[in-house]
Amino acid sequence: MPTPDEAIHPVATGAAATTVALHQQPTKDGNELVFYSGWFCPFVARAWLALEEKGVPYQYKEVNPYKKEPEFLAISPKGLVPAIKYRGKPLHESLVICDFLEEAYPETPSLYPKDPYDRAQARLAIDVVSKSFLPAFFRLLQSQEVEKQAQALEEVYQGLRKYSERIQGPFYFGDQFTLADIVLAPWVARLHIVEKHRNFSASAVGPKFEQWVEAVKGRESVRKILSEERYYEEIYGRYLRDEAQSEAAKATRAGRVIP
Ligand SMILES: N[C@@H](CCC(=O)N[C@@H](CS)C(=O)NCC(=O)O)C(=O)O
Repeated sequence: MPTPDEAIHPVATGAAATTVALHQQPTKDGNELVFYSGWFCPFVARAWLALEEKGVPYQYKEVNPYKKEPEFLAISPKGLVPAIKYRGKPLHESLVICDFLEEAYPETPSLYPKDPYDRAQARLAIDVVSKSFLPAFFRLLQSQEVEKQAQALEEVYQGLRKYSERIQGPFYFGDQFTLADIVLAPWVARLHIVEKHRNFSASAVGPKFEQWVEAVKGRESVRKILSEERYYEEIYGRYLRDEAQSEAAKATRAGRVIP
């Protein structure tokens, strides 16, 4: 039986549609790279931002990951986007893909700061986003009782405040846009959902975070991969009513770690 999540607008719209149109052809440089994407997915957005920031040639393929089609399961074992095929070899997981791109294309702009200590700090920032912010964000979306929403909101703030401690401004490491930014940037375009429905306020996190949000919104790569607002709302409605059947939604409901 199809899950409600399968009902997604089938293609990217707005600025993202223009970006997709520029990446329809197979790459020609011998480093075949196919990007299996879902225009709506924040985890996809991380890998997409990495590709755009590095200027790596890629061929864009839209996948509906909720259909779990056998051809896609052969590329991504849990049937999750993003995934890539590099010279015919499959790879999945947004952060693994970003790190792979960093190493496979060393001649392109780096996604990490130069200093080893800063690189370690970037990894700690990524850890805070993965372990503190994200699980709380899903709980905030899916919680139906007011007290649980208030608790999740506090946890979202805690995660974002921890993340903000080391923001140099405008980006995490000053002028350089790194993986420390990319890992959280996709949720900037989704904060208005929790602002509207769950009392979230960026100012409650603090001024450094607010300035970072504005800088991220203005980043060209971020603007290039955004679809039209109304198509996201349909998807997030299912989370807000706790009807979503995605792997992340099911894990959140069951109190498990999100896959
Ligand atoms: N940990 C994964 C999460 C990817 C993920 O959850 N992708 C969602 C779309 S945003 C998906 O493919 N969902 C399909 C499903 O849940 O069945 C990553 O970072 O790549």
